[in-house]
Amino acid sequence: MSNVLFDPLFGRHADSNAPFLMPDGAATLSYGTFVSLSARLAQVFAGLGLIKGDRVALQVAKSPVALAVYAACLRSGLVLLPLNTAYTTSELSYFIGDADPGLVICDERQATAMADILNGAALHTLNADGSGSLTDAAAGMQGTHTVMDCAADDLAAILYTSGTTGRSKGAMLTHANLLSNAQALADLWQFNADDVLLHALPIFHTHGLFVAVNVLALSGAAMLFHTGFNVENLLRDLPCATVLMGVPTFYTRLLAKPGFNRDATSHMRLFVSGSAPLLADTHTQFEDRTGHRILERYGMTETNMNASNPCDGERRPGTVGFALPGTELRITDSDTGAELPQGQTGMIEVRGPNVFHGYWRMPEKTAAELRANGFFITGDLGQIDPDGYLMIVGRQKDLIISGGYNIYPKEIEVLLDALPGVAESAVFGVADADFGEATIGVVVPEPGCPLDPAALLAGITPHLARFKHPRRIVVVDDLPRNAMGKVQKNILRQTYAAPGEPPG
Ligand code: MCA
Ligand code: AMP
Repeated sequence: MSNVLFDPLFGRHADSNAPFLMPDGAATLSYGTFVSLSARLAQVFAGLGLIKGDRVALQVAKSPVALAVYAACLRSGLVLLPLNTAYTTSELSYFIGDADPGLVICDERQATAMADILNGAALHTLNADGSGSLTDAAAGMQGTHTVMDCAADDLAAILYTSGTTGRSKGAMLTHANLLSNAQALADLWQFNADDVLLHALPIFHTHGLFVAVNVLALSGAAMLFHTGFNVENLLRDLPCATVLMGVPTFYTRLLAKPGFNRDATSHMRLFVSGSAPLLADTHTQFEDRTGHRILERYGMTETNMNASNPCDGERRPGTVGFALPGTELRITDSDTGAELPQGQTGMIEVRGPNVFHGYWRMPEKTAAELRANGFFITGDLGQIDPDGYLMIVGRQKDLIISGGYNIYPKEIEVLLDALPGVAESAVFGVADADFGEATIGVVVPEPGCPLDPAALLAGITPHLARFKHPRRIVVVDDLPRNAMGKVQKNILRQTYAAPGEPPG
């Protein structure tokens, strides 16, 4: 009788007074208080008739109660579906229709719009300040809830990742996927109960939810829990923290602050970066300024974390280090799938207990990306250097990563192409000092149809989360194509790379 993930993360701390969550400007929650809150929430879920395997969709601001919903799902055998707070109703409608949750939890300001797309699910509200119908219902519960037995292969969460073509895919993550990865990382990054993690990431992605929270809870450590990234608040709290996990934008924004120096970071033992490439230059500047070498790691929603630079050994800029213990990495020819000799560039494939169990209700997509021998085809291109460090040298998938958020050009191109007067479009990323990449769209009009970039932007924005909005739309006569007729995005990226006004 056990619950593979809940017991080691939270259950064993049920009677602990040790601090777990230290929210910005609010009272600290001990592990015991947090576990008891998860029990009350689990009672609310049971009262709604939710049973093991049912999905719970969560689109709310980051708060201690929102995190407790995650713990409540784990202890109940429910499957969490965390959703970016920036998603529009039209994006949400797809996720809810596809995942078919039994319960949707949203901010009360969204409740009316959400009611139209519930697809039969129950609805509860949870606001940024912790108020809402969910909290009210939990307050009336006893705090006693039997933890549901959950085996290694039981689902813990579904996280949607957009497809390069077609529909978004729900990556199914099991209890064992998440536990094995948390164990590997806690060990490798030498976490212990004295650590204090400065948590400023969103909790609807693998990075902020599983990497940060699972590793921390497994170690019995505490978290300074910021509702979002604010560089001033980060600087204020660094002297009380030992670890920061962030996307490269966190580090470039910290470096832009003159007060960010050795003194400000003297209490820290570890800075981790991931989700997007960390420029070697940022790594070097960071070391010059603080004396700390950022530890870069590599992961994906489908695989959790795959590779990491070492804690004790050399952290090599421009690389993501070695395969995690228990995880295998190989480089293959992306056309034939044959393994390539050491040193050659090819597709990065990953196998291990961290690799997901496939896409929700999409067996064909699963078969296309997850080989029968267990290797997952990442879509990232890499090379292993003579010392065994993995370098990510590019992406075969058509993907923009902006500030650590993934943006799939196809999703935007489909919307642009559907607008009146548009013959075709291409969306791509160009280098951006703050977000790493910024999104640009170029559009070709149908003959005799003058197009206004502002009107085009207005036509697509209601359907897209703000972070996906192109920063610029340019109307052009035609798109560059190769001999096969394929649009050459590399040429577009070069053409529009220069700062200032791009042509068109
Ligand atoms: C905010 N905006 C963005 C982004 N974030 N636009 C493009 N890309 C973004 N990432 C928009 C805002 O809506 C706003 O629009 C404008 O840009 C400026 O917002 P700003 O206040 O500067 O942004 P912020 O609130 O400070 O957010 C920037 C951020 C945030 C802190 C970098 O994007 C963030 O927390 N990123 C982390 C994402 C993450 O956790 N990724 C992990 C997923 P307006 O013009 O309306 O003002 S990947 C993962 O999990 C894998 C497994 C892995 O390996 O980790
Ligand atoms: P997601 O689909 O949100 O899980 O994003 C996963 C993708 O983020 C990977 O396939 C990589 O392209 C990218 N990524 C994650 N970590 C790194 C890193 N350290 N360096 C470069 N790219 C990364």
